[in-house]
Amino acid sequence: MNELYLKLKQQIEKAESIVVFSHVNPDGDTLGSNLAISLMIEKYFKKKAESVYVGTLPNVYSYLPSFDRFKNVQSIDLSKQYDMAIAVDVASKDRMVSGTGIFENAKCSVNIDHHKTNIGYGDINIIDGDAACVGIILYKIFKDWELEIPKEVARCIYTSVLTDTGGFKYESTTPEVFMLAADLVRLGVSPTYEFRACYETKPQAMVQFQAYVVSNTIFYNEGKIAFAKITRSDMSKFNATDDYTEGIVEVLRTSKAVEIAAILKETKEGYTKVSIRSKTIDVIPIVMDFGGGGHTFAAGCTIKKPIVIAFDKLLQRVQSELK
Ligand SMILES: [Mn+2]
Repeated sequence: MNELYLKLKQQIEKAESIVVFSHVNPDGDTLGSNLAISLMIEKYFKKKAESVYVGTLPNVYSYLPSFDRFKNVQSIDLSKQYDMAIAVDVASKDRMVSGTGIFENAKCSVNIDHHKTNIGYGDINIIDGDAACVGIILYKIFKDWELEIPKEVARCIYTSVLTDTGGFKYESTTPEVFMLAADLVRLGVSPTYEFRACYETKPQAMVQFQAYVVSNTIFYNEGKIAFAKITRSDMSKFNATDDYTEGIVEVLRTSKAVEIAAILKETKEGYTKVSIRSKTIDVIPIVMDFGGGGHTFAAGCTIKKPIVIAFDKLLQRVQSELK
């Protein structure tokens, strides 16, 4: 048995109160992983695990089994000391926002992640920068513990893989990913059902909002750079919720000439959230300059500047990378 996995198992056995955190603006990996480990803890260790999210819970993932377990961080007692706090897919502690204190306070803090920029902020750190998603790390842990994975958990892990590999197409899609997917299908997961539930249930307004943002994209450097801006007034015009912006940056990257694509979103006055994607260029150094992190071809940051200024600063930085 893997030593770290064993240590985690022993700590779970000892713990009476357990909380599992997803990162702010949760995606399919952090939510699928959260449910997967929470459900496994309840099934095999016979103890309660609280599944907690921070920010807004995207409705698109409501097809996930036991999705209604998710509690907003604001509904839990922030002064409580948990025996164990587990962060899944949380690149840095501050991505738990108001949950960070609970995480730090827990008797045992566990950090399970696949972001290369993760510094190992937990008492137990299970980090694999080469893993396609956290779901695949959890799968390995459960296998190592020799636990049978029930269909509900297999479905959660499948969503982790599906979303973090962009539907089995990013660089991270290794033979191991397909082996995992094959096993999950064997456990009862329907790829057709999960794909439709995940990608083909957008509200009409979302489709129109995304088309609007894409059509207003500005291209630079012979089309190698694509930058799209989303202001708060754009959001309110379409009654858009946060999840409406998901996937747009990947659409920009579909342009043949594009090397680097970015979406800049005005979150609140003076704050601009950036999602950046590239085909061959490592974008981590770019977002690191703005205090962000992520993966080689998919990263993000928040620039504490009004969107117009953030746009120019980021554009300059991206252009310098192309030279
Ligand atoms: Mn992830």
